Amino acid sequence: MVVFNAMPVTKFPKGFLWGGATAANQLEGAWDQDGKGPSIDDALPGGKARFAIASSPEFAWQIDEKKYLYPNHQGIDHYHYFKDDIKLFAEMGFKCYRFSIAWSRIFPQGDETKPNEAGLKFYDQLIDECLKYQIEPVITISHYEMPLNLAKKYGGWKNRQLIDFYQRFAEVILKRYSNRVHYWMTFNEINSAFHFPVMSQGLVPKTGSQDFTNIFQAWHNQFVASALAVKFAHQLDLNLKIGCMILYATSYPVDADPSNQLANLKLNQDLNFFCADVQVRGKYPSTTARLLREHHVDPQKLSITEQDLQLIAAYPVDYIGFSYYMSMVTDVTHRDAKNVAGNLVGGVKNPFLKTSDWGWQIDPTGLRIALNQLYGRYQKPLFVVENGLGAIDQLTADSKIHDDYRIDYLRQHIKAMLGALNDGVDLMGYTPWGCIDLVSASTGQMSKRYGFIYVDLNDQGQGSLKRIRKDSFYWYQKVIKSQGQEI
Ligand code: BGP
Repeated sequence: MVVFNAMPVTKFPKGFLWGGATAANQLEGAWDQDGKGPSIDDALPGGKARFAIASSPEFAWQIDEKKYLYPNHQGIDHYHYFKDDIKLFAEMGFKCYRFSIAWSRIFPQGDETKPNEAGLKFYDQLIDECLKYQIEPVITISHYEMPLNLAKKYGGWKNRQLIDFYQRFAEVILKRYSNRVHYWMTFNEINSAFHFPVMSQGLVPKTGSQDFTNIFQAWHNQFVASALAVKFAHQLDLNLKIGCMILYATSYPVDADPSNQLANLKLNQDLNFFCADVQVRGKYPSTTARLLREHHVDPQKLSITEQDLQLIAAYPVDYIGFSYYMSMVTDVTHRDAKNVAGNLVGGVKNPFLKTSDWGWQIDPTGLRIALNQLYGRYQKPLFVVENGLGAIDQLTADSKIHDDYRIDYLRQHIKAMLGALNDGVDLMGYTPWGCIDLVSASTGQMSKRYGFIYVDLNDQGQGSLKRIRKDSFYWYQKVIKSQGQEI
């Protein structure tokens, strides 16, 4: 009996979910239309002040959400342009489209019991428009957005009441759309609270030693909420696939010094694997006690019940969605401490890698390593639901964008995924981030662009909003058509 296939894999499998990804708060606009309430993001400005405000204790949600007309109030006005945008996705040959549902469109304050029908109708239309072109919708239930009221009044995810509010929200949308939507994710980049607890968990930021206790409690509440959503989805329809979504950044020790090796091992356990361990394996990993100790958390102060643990154990996720943009380097011995300015999650420069204009270290091989690490650990299907290059695009006089740098980045990463398929990894799909230009999460600006489609809008929110196909648009169209062979 021949059990193993000796032939190399040269193209992506039939049914592979090629597509693109976005998030409601970064492209929809229409921030107060048809009954939508203000979200956290609607209260954050664009530009340099964004992270400064989001991480200052004074912020404390006293901020006036009516103050910032741009960026999130307007986005790229996808709320009104969604038909044009999906038509362009279809032209590229998308098999799926990952987007999120704005919680504040469905439950404007977050704590009411009756959903906003106008908000639900918007997503009915969006989903139907995808299906018109046989594009499979992939929905992120919560993506860096929650009703501002839940942050202000309840303190965000650290409050257990959020479990009920999320459960209500998740059940309403699952019930409404599950006959048309088969792929779901419970929380975007759930582990990102290590870096930005404001966007990720709606927490009042940095308040000293209590910080990590709050972050951990918030995670626990999110794990329970995620399990409840999985439970409900499977009760509705066993064919629904509901996944987690983590921010993954492959990490290397700076050298063979065992201290750096150990530090890197721990960093992987904490940053990359901790949340996925809970959501995929259904239990807290054995490293949790160390994690708490190192962050000075008194376990007595956490509220975790036996029933919570049973829920988490009974309803693990079906697949692992993750974002991958860059790799990082662990250097606790600081012999070679050259920092990379602006790097999101790791400060030390890797001399073998180039960086993006924002200092993110570009590392396609790191994606192949990530896929192997995750599959080896969990043996569940993987889905690369974000990847891409944030860059400043130049519009030529004849209205073209020659973004060969973006094509090159994506080409290398697709080749790395093919490599991982040859390594035996089970990969469901690929949805590059910001398939149409949208507002950047970290800068709150338009000038950091990821799209195959250019949107005429500047950092002040001025422009015609015209959509223009970039060179990468035509390139990705060929990639999809040839199942990754013409690359
Ligand atoms: C991820 C988020 C996205 C997105 C992306 C790119 O962390 O899930 O929302 O924006 O990063 O980041 P940025 O927009 O900051 O370049």
